[in-house]
Amino acid sequence: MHADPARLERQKGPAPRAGIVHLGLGAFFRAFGAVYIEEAMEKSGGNWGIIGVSLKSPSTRDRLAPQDFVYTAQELGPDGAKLHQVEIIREVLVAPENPDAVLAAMSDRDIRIVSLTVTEKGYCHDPATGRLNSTHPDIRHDIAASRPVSAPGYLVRALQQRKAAGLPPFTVLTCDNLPDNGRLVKGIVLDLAREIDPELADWIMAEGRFPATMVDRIVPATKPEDVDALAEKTGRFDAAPVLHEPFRQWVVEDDFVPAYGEEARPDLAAAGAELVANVTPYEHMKLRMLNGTHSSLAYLGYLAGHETIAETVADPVLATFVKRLWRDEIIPSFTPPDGVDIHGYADALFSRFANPGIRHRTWQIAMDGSQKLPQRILGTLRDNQAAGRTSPGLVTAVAAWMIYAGGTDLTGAPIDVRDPLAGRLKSLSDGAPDTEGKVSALLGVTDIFDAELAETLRPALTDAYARLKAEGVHKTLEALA
Ligand code: CS2
Repeated sequence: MHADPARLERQKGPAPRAGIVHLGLGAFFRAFGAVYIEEAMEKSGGNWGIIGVSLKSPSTRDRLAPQDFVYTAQELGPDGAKLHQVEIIREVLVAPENPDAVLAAMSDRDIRIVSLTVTEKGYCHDPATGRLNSTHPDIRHDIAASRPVSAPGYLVRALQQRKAAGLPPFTVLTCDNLPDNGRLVKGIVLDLAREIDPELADWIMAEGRFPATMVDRIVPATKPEDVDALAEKTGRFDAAPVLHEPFRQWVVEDDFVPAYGEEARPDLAAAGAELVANVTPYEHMKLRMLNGTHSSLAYLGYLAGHETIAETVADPVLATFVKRLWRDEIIPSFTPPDGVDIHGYADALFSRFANPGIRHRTWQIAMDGSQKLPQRILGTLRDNQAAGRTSPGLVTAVAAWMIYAGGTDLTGAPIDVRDPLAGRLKSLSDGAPDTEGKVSALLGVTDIFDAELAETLRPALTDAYARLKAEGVHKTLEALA
């Protein structure tokens, strides 16, 4: 345990005035967006303090409040660690404890941006179509009641209060790994607003802004032993540190609510973010190259008995596999942003995955596969199919996900599957008598697979599933090479 209970203290003076409410105050945002925004303010000024909102649990607030919302960001590079104290958070609200306080913060005239990292499933949409899932229990609740529970519900109800008060809307800045994330969240917000009040939807349509973003930094969950090790090292107890790799990249569509003039956003470029007119090429590159292989390595690595991504790519068979995946199946599927050397990008990604300082569990990345596969892997598969290219590696990754989602690993041990569809996926898999039946049953989940893709994938997927079961991960991947 920590020898000295001394707490962290603010060093940079009083907390800045708030300009942003952030929904979903997890480790990723605290190691990424918060750090950029703080640097932007240090370089160019402005009042962009952040009010964090936890939509579910009080644990982040409970850990941050006693230390005045100050925390340590620990950068873990191959050559050691660097510490940085982050002081941009003003307060943290816990939505279920006091939804009115969250709506009041979001409706304050000083708040010009509401940013979000609520994970894929937090948008309550149908991953295959990108539209609001209006049968989702939280969405049904939020249509009927004015105190919301979902992220889309908070956005719409707060915008409703701002419209009633004669204030301009806030810019909605989504920072989740979703395809065309700005347009997606706009569609979801408009779908929900239309159910509540069509005039509100018209106003949001005319006045609202939903810039797309590409966010990138590897931030594994902080474990209790990380907290202890940091206290040991610094002699100060920080209950809520975050750990991250050195790399970061934030590409933001420069389209913020114009009513705020020059004060519409922090000077993110001063902190190294790229403000561009079109995020799509960056998004394709990142979701397909990084997240697509992250998920592939998570399922195959887990089934091969590897605990972390670094361990997985230290396994020569999986290292060869991922390099082949980039070269033969992913890079040919999209046009990289102008000026990017995509093979160099792949090499850099390999080093990021191999970073021994980052213990990113395969089990953590494997979570919520039903929400991640479409934008990470299925789009690439579809584009390859349309161009007449085969994708044996990606098909094997999807087969590994199917085995994983079935809830039993290759040694017969149970898997703790975390996924909003976990129960349904397991019973579909359990209910089918053989490999063919299991693959067909899972391909029939239209929330994930569209019918046409399912049909064309079926034979190769059945084959890959059977091979993984019969021969294991190594032999299956070796046969691909
Ligand atoms: C990971 C991402 O957990 C996951 O699914 O693939 O969180 C990944 O680490 C980030 O997107 C990196 O920018």
